[in-house]
Amino acid sequence: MRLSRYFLPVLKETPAEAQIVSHRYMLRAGMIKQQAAGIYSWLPLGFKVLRKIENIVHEEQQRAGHIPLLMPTLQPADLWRESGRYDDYGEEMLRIRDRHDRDMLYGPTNEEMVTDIFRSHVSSYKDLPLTLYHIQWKFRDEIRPRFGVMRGREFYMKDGYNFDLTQEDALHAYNRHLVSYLRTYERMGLQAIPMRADSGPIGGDDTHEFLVLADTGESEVFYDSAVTDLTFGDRDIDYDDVSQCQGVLEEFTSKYARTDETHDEALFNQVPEERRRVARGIEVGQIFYFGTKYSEAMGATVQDKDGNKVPVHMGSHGIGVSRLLGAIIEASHDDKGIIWPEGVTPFHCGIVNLKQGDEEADGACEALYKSLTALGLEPLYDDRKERAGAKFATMDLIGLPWRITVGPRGLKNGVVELTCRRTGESEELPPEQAVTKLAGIYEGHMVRGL
Ligand code: 5CA
Repeated sequence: MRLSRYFLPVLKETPAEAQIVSHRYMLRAGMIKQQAAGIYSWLPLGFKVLRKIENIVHEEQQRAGHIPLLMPTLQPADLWRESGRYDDYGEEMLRIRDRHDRDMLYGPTNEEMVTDIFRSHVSSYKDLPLTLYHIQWKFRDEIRPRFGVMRGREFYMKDGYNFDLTQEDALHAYNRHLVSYLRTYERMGLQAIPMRADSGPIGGDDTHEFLVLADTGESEVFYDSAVTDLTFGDRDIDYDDVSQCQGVLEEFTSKYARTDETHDEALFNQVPEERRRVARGIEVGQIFYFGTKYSEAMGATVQDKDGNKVPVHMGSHGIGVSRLLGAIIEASHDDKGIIWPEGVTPFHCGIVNLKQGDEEADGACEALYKSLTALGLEPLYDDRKERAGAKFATMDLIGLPWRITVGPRGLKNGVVELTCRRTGESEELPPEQAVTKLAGIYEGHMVRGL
């Protein structure tokens, strides 16, 4: 993309309403625009990152064997009357009436609808196990929408639902989700710690939240610092292998890590004092096992081997896709702007032409642009007639992990400069070598964007 033709409405001033750094940078970098409290337009740069995050979630869900579908944002109230949640959900639910006076709602989650799909089409244990998921806009009329996309009213969420014959099978689905989430967040450059949590309006006994540590997080968390040494890495997991998934769950959840809702001071005090941490975290996902709560209320049954009709065991599993943009920025920025991890960056590198209009500099930039694009990389070429300082400031703000700087002086010696946004380190090298180096860095991080 050439910056002169892109739509990147960068703001010079820091918007007064933004209280936390991710919100400030998303507004300043022209990623989002607020349209109403907690409701945003996703401008091209923000939309690009949203799609990359979404695609990582899709890839990891499908690697775990989960099946994508798409349910609508608007739902009939009658489904929620069946489960009893129409009244329970309270003011957070946005209720709408259509022209025929039918009660509708903008879905805050989809347990009822997916259960309805299941009961309409599945009747035998032979069709189990089954996990269906979608990534769709949700609406929760939050009393205090704030911090930009972090706590929106309209937000983008991945929600998945498992249907299993037995509790044991459903617990495997729970473990499988936990494992796939660990991999998902790591691919986004995040450490998200599974913490024992409270189930709230979803219901159920078993639930873990995934938290990214950040001072600006809304949840207070208590943990054994040993949990932060754990990394999932590039493990080759067989998601059908019950004991393997169970093993990963135990490894990642056996140390003390809880949100304030489930915090137990006496248990926490058993952690060696030097490892006890009290901090804040951003909740980027949650998994639930709730057994037959919805299947019994809504008649989602299957015939078992003996021909008996039994309600299926279910769980639901969410990832805050739009919130993740905020969480990633909170975890990865400096005073100049965002620092995108390679896995989610909107463009793979910036090309800064120090002397736009200089025949040699323009030619070298065009050649770099072509070779990077030919390798499947997406460069953002700043081809504007601007001062070098302004070009650098824009690149730093929007946070591309790598920048190639091209100027007549370097070109005389046959080199360009490759700079790492995170460390600030630069090296001079011939243009072809800069391209090869970037191709190597992004191998394994190629996520489709837009
Ligand atoms: N049905 C279950 C699992 S699919 C569910 O709704 N879980 S949830 O309530 O925990 O939401 C899943 C994730 O969505 C949360 O972990 C959080 O990351 C994100 N989320 C929830 N509310 C908001 C909000 N108001 N703004 C942005 N993200 C949110």
